[in-house]
Parts: sequence; structure tokens; C-alpha cells
Amino acid sequence: MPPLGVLYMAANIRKHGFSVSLIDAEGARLAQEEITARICELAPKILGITATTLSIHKAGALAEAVKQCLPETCIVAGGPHATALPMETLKQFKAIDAVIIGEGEHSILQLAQNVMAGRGPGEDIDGVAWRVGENLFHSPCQGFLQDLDSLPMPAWDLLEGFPKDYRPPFHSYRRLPVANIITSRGCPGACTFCDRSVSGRKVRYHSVDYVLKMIEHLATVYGIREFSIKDDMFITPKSRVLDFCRELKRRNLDITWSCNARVNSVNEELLRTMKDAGCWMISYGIESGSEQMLKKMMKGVTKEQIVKALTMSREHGIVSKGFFMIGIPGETEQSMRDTLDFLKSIPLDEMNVNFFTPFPGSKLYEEVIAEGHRPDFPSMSMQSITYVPKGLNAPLMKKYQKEMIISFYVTPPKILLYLKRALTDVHECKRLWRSFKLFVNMQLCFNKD
Ligand code: B12
Ligand code: SF4
Repeated sequence: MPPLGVLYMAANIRKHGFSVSLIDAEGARLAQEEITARICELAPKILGITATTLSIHKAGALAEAVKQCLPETCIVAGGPHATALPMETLKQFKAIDAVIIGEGEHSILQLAQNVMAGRGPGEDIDGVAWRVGENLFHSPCQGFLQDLDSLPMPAWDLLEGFPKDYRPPFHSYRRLPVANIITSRGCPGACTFCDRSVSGRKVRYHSVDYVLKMIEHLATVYGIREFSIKDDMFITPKSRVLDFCRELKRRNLDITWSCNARVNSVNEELLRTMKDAGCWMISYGIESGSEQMLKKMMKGVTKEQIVKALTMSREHGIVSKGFFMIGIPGETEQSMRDTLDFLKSIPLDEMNVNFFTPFPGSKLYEEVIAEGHRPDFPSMSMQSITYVPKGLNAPLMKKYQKEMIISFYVTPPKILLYLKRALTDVHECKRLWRSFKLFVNMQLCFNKD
């Protein structure tokens, strides 16, 4: 999927007169030697690299390789990992000259102005950590961007192969081409496993007008037919979502879309209007069927609210997807069994269960570090077990994961539901066929393990 944060930053720097090139190494599936060769050929004055915790080692290795051929280039890292652990990132990866902490649109511009003027990269800019020789410096935190509409639209035109070479996971789209968009930033939730260091707890919104311009632009210039709305908090405030849906429908753009929501933020009117405006799937972060684990995660939702949201979604013909997580500190065999039982009892259409992964920036990261856990960043993908709670073991956690998946999907009512859905819509039929193939592959992997 296109790296939106980078596209926003590129658009903003370009607007201010800088020339920008963009390489989506992951999207283009480039090996590190190929990325390095391309960068060395471009010979930029500043190289920005984005990274999550999973990819920070690759970012560090890339910085190292580029430094060999371009010793004068200022190498800047940003994104969730560098934001959560700025000083550690500089200490660990010596080829990285500076780290931008938080949202990068303004800071990278100011940093570029500093570098072009021969000043230190972080001088007089909030939210930067940088090195001068052996010394590390850290400026005060920057605030969050308030006026999101003042940002130019993401620079999709700089993205080689967009949209044809981009697509989300097989089961999460109905039509192609798909684009991911963000209509707001921040989430007031307090979930203890979640890293919100970049966008914080206060939600800031693009106006409905901005969002529709973005959608219209993507639909007309790139032929986008489906949108995956990636906001943490898309569904509130309700009046904004209702306005968005009505205006989207009025413009008659022939598009479909999906989004994320919290179970306690949907209601009948919202779901009806969303469905009417082309929404076909909502992903809910359900996480657990154990009241105790839900409390520990500080999800702020009850099992009753989960059931109610799923029941309403089904009644309105919107596919519901649930994300589950096993293995947070305090998880026991009993709590995993509770989740398994809960999963069997709820009117949920699709699900995914990952292993808890202690990401820097989350509350539980602090807790497990205090317990003595040493994280292994390159393996922190949520699909492998990197943390095992006291009293559990990895094979048992895997056994429950497998059982949850099989007992959820392989039941006559579920199969009947999918067959019925497949018959009503050709796009849904193709999606379910892709999902089925994925499911079979997953089973083969499980059996290999
Ligand atoms: C969409 C999404 C995805 C998509 C697409 C990612 C993409 N290409 O952008 C997919 C599904 C592929 C994905 C995958 C994963 N994701 Co994800 N994803 C998101 C999500 C929901 C939105 C990202 C987004 O568009 N944000 C909006 C833009 C504007 O913000 P941004 O990308 O952070 O960029 C800003 C700043 O970070 C900064 N910045 C970023 N890069 C740089 C670089 C420089 C040089 C500078 C100066 C600044 C800078 O400036 C940007 C503009 O303000 C975020 C949650 C969130 N709300 O951000 C999680 C999130 C980024 N994902 C997360 C995780 C854990 C994963 C996975 C590990 C999940 C998995 N099971 O596989 C993988 C890792 C993929 C990888 N290889 O690294 C975590 C990261 C936590 C961490 N500490 O690493 C997040 C924060 C969710 C969370 N709260 O836990 N993800
Ligand atoms: S998991 Fe979702 S609801 Fe919870 S804090 Fe993170 S973004 Fe918000």
C-alpha cells in the first residue's frame, strides 16, 4: 500500500520549492543493493527514510550503505519507530544523522532549509534529535499539526507504478484499483498495546470537502474504484461521517470503500447511511473475548457492545471483520479459551488473530521492558511470537491461534453465509475466492509448523 506519510511530506516540501524523488522500496520490491544504487545515482542533499519497528534495522542498514557512497548526504529517519525511540535510534544506527519525532510535514521542510543554509539539521526546529560528531542533541517536542487541510494532497504522482502495482491484502478489497487514505489523525483511545506516538490522542480532521476532493482526484486521475480508509477514528463525530456519506453519494462517483471503527461508535443510522454510500466492510478491533484481557488492554468496550455492533453491521449488509490478539501480559490458557468461546458465539463475518507484540511507544512496551523482556525489533511483525506471557508457552499460543481460526471459519453456517454472499455480488464472489485460497495456504503453513 502507498506510504501515505511519505507522500504527504513529499507534497509539502515540493510545494515549498524543493525537488523531491521518492523510492518505495517495499512497494517496488527492491533489494537493498538496488535501493542503494538508485539513491547513490540520485545523490540527494538529504535522504529521508521511513520505518516502523519491524523495518528500522533495514532503514539503519540502508543508511549505512548510502553513507559509504554519499558521505555528505544528511540522512534523516522518521516514522513510528524513530518517533517512539529517537535517541536510541541515533545511538544504534550511526549513519543516521537526524531523527524527526512525530508528524514530519513541517519539520522535514525546516530541516531541509537548515541543511541548505549550512546549519545543523535540527537547529531551531522542535521535534528533532540529531548528532554532531559524537554528541547527540534533542530539541523540545513539536505540537501536532492542527490544520490538516493546509497540507497539499499526498504526492501520488511521485509513486512509480501507482495504482496498478499496489493492492492491499487479497481479502480486504472488492474492486481494483484501490487506494488507502487518511481523513483524520489521532485517536482518543487508551489501548495499552497501541503505539500512538506519531499522531497522539487528540483527533484532528481533514474537512469533508478536502476528503471528497482527494477521492475525486484519485477516482478521475488514477481511476481508483475503491478506498480503504485507514483512520484510527473515522467513525466519529457521527455528523461528519453522515455529511461525508451524503456528499459522496450525491457526487455519484461509483466507488466502494471500507474503514475501521470502534464497536461503541456505530449506530443504526450511521451504518445505514454508510452502506448506502458504498461502505462494504468495517474492521473492528475486538482483540479478546476475556473481560479481564479487555480491561488490561484498556479497550474501553464491553462484550455486549461488541455483539451489538456486529449484529447491526450484519443487519445492514456490511461485512464485519474482527481483529484479535493473544499473548498480552496476564493472558492465560483460560483467557484464550474465553476468546475462543466468544469467537464461536458472535455474529462476526471474518477475523484475524495476531500475537501481541510490544511496540515501543505503547504502554505495554514499558511494562514488558520493566519485566526484563528484551525486544527483537526485526521479528516484530505480529505474526510471529516475540513475547510469551508468564505461565504460557509459544506452542500453546500457536495451538489456540490455529483453533480460533479453524473453529471460526470451518462451520456449516459460515460456509453457507459465504456461499450466499458470493451469489449476490460478482466482486464479493471473487474476493471470497481469493480469501479461500489464502485460507488454504495458511492451513498448509500451520501444518508445516
Ligand atoms: C495503513 C497502515 C499500514 C499499511 C500501510 C503502511 C504504509 N505503507 O503506510 C500496512 C497494512 C501495509 C501496514 C503494515 C504494518 N503495520 Co501499519 N499502520 C498503518 C496505519 C493504520 C496508518 C499509516 C498512515 O498512513 N498514517 C498516516 C501518516 C500521515 O502518518 P505516518 O505514516 O506515521 O507518517 C508521518 C510520521 O510518521 C512522519 N514520518 C513517517 N516517515 C517519515 C520519514 C521521515 C524521513 C520523516 C522526516 C518523517 C516521517 O511524518 C509522516 C507525516 O506526518 C498506522 C497507524 C497510524 N494511525 O498511523 C499503522 C502502524 C504504522 N502500523 C503498525 C504496524 C505494527 C504494522 C505492521 C508490523 C503490522 C503487521 N502485522 O504486519 C506492518 C509493518 C509493515 C512494515 N513493513 O513496516 C504500527 C507501527 C508501530 C511501530 N512502533 O512500529 C502502527 C503505528 C499502528 C499502531 N498504532 O500500532 N500498516
Ligand atoms: S488500538 Fe485503535 S482504538 Fe485503541 S488506541 Fe490504538 S488506534 Fe485507538
